[in-house]
Amino acid sequence: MSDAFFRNTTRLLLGRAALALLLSAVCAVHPRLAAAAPPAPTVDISKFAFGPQEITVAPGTKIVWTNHDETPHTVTSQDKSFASKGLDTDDKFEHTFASEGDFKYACTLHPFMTGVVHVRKP
Ligand SMILES: [Cu+2]
Repeated sequence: MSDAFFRNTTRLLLGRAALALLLSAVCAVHPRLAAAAPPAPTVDISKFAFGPQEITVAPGTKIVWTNHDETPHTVTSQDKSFASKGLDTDDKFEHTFASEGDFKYACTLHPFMTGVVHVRKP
């Protein structure tokens, strides 16, 4: 009787230990998988300029713009395929480029601020 109780308790504890081990293994691997994804290319808006002014990416790439100026700016494509709202300091705008092409863009508030995204298959 107490032998069976001991065996059952041991089995239960081993089962729980195995589950806990499995969960911790999954948790340990998961952040590494997330970190392995390539970071989105970034364009900095600073001192009334886009940097880099020209960037080349593969189709399906997301680009993130960040306004570092104290002045609002926009990221507005010439062909109107993408357009940000007015970006305040530290605001971000992102756009994923699905197909190949040359996408010229500018800040609508300061039209001398221009940039271009080249989307090419690698
Ligand atoms: Cu601007």
